[in-house]
Amino acid sequence: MYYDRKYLEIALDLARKCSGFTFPNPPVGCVIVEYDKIKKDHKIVSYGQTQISGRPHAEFNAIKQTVFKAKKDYICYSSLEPCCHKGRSESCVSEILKTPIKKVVFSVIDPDKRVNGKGKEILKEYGISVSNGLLKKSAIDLYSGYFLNRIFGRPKITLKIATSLDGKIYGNKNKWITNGITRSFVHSLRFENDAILIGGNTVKIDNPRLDCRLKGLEGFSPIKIVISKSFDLSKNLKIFSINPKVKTIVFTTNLKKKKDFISKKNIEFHILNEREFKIKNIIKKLTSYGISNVLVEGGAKINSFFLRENLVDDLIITRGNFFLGKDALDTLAKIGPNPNISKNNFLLKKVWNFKNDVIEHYRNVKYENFLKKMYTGF
Ligand code: AOF
Ligand code: ZN
Repeated sequence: MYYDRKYLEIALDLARKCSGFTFPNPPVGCVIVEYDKIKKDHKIVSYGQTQISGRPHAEFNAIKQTVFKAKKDYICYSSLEPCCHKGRSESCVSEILKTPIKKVVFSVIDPDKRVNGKGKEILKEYGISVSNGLLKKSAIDLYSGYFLNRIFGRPKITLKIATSLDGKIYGNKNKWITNGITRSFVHSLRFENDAILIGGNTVKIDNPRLDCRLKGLEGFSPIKIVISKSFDLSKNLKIFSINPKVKTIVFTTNLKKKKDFISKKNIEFHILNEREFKIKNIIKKLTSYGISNVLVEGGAKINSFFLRENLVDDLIITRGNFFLGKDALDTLAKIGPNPNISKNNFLLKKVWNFKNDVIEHYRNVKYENFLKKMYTGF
């Protein structure tokens, strides 16, 4: 049992290390341990991680690198239940069954409909000893967005707001409020998240790139999501022209505008009618792209829409060390007659600083309770 914990912890560490690289698949880590029954000796003989873009899977990679010896036993440790569906290649369960592995230890059941306990059952049917549930809390923290996507059909939402000391944002110019280190931290958030969401107004005023500019990780920039009813935006704005390999998804009611962007192959339009144009509908749609983690860097209006619907799971405030004064904007905007954001109830999880900037991480009580429920399931 002690060794199970130790090896599974290593599998989870491997999974955390490939987080951000594996979209649309969850990051999984796997360790193969060789066991000598007579000497009661065991050691790691190989390991694997989910690869870029999600395939090959972690177990496949670990198995491929293992030289299985007669007279030895083998145990497979995986952060997530091994899959049993034939996807872009064989399932991990069938790969395991081709080897002399006798025992499989994984942390949590994979809630994907194609797996969801079936991987475990098949392994058991073939006489493999299987156990799960160890280090569940760490695994659920790692896979929370993925679980929300697969179980509730919505991604995990992180709202990031950069404010001045007096809690204000710039209204009409794209100037830095926070320092370079804080901005690098925000770029690491962009890397970790599958998608980044912004409102049309902010696209127009700030003309942001919205990509990840940590050196070497530019290719892992998040999918860009633009929400704009009127969508009176030029196709020459940076968000539509820089880094064309990264997909941009537009939600709008403006059907006519779509044809201006016909040459832009990386931009997908969702034309909604007035009734459909609701934040809740929009984020539900994102799950069909496999998006599990969304970073909202939205502007005052978008911030207000998300908070009005109580949709923010994690809130990150990055606060610079100067005042913007009365000419600056509030972090929230007026968005109709009933902007009831009082139902949002946040817990302060962590506060830290980068030089003179202060970073605050809050968590929605609703989301905290969801995690607690998860810790007792799976
Ligand atoms: C594993 N090991 O490393 C990962 C798994 O699109 P496919 O065919 O690659 O399948 C994606 C699904 O595979 C994903 O939704 C999840 O159920 C599982 N992810 N499973 O055994 C891995 N990344
Ligand atoms: Zn697999």
